[in-house]
Amino acid sequence: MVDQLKLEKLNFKSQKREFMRFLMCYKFALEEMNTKVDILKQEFQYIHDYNPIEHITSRIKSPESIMKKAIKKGIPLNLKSIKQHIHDIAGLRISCAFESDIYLLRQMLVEQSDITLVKEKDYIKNPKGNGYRSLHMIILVPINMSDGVEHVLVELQIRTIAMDFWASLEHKIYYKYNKEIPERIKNELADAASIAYQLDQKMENLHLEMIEIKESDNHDHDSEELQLQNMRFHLPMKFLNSLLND
Ligand code: 0O2
Repeated sequence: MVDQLKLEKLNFKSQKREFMRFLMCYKFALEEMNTKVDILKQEFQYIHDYNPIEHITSRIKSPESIMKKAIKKGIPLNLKSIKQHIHDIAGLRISCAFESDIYLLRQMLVEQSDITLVKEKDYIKNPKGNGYRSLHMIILVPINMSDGVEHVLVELQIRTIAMDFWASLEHKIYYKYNKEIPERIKNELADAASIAYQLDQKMENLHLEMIEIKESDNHDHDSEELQLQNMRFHLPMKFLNSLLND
């Protein structure tokens, strides 16, 4: 009896370690993605002089939610099948100011040689019936572990601030009413989604106008100065010319 208990304890310990390693791969994949997005953000800021990314959040699904989803999907409760069938264990959500930035960012990410786009749902071009808009992607990210490369799935949701504002509230209401939202509130949410859409359109137009103004301004004010974050360098024109005429 004592031996049996000891054995169970040992078993639990090794299964816990295995599950921990399983979750760690998703954590590393998120860290990898956060770094990639941060690099793009800094480069974009430098080249275009504005920041396309307003906000990034990431999360790992809790063991309880993984289990609930596995049961709901009717898949076997083992790591291999969970890895294969549950695609949102690691989730990254990015909010952009403008709709066009969503697609710019998408392009910059899927063009990276180590990212594989597995699945994509464009709820911006094809909004859901309730008004939900967002770009969803499932991507595969390689992670270098001590015993080889693990390919890990990450769910990426990219949307504007207005889309995100709407989705967060709708999500709260959905669970508050236990997934049965009253008709009146459904209609109010649909109205709010349409206002959020109009706001996105207006902001996009203003943004395009600003880009045009900035471009004509830049032609007038090209200086011999280089700024890299908070560092400023003098850039001799002669040196720059020789670099570019190489
Ligand atoms: P939660 O509670 O946010 O985790 P999947 O079930 O993930 O295998 P599915 O349902 O085809 O596949 O994925 P989809 O449509 O890409 O949706 C994935 C996630 O997008 C959802 O996760 C939500 O977070 C979000 N989402 C999708 N539709 C809506 C919506 O109508 N309103 C809001 N607020 N969010 C939405 P979960 O796991 O369904 O839910």
